[in-house]
Amino acid sequence: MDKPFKFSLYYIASAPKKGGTVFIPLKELIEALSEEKHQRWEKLWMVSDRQSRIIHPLIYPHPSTKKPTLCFHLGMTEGFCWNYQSKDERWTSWSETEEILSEIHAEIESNPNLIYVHEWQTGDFILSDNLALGHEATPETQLPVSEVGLRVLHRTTIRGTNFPSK
Ligand SMILES: O=C(O)CCC(=O)C(=O)O
Ligand SMILES: [Fe+2]
Repeated sequence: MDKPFKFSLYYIASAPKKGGTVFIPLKELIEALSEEKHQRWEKLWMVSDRQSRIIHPLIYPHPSTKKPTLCFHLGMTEGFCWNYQSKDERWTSWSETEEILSEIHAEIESNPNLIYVHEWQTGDFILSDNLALGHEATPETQLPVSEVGLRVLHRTTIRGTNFPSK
């Protein structure tokens, strides 16, 4: 996606007994990185579509706050590029791509103090700044209806206007 969604709106029409959604603030996640990891992540670009050359820096300024934020998608990333458009440019193999995605996920998991898990009640509505907050469904969202009841979550997104760049 060339311009990531600005906002996400969630409305749960039917909440299951368990099956929350995780939210994590990305500026704070960057601030929690070790100096070494921060420097490495600054050199990474994420490739969401190689053919249409949609490539964004992993770390870039949030268009409204200008504070550093992250552009990543744990499920839909074709690859990464180190030092994009410099003489040291290098594209990752699939195994290296998987390693980097795991590293990002591990970084999230190692900051439980930053994580907010929303446990839904029917009728809840959330409006989130999608560029400032990462989100992920918890594994419990995959439990069968027979065990936890029906889960119907409506999500609407507000089109982004910013092409992330350094
Ligand atoms: O099902 C959830 O809790 C999260 C859904 C989600 O990731 C999305 O709508 O983008
Ligand atoms: Fe999502």
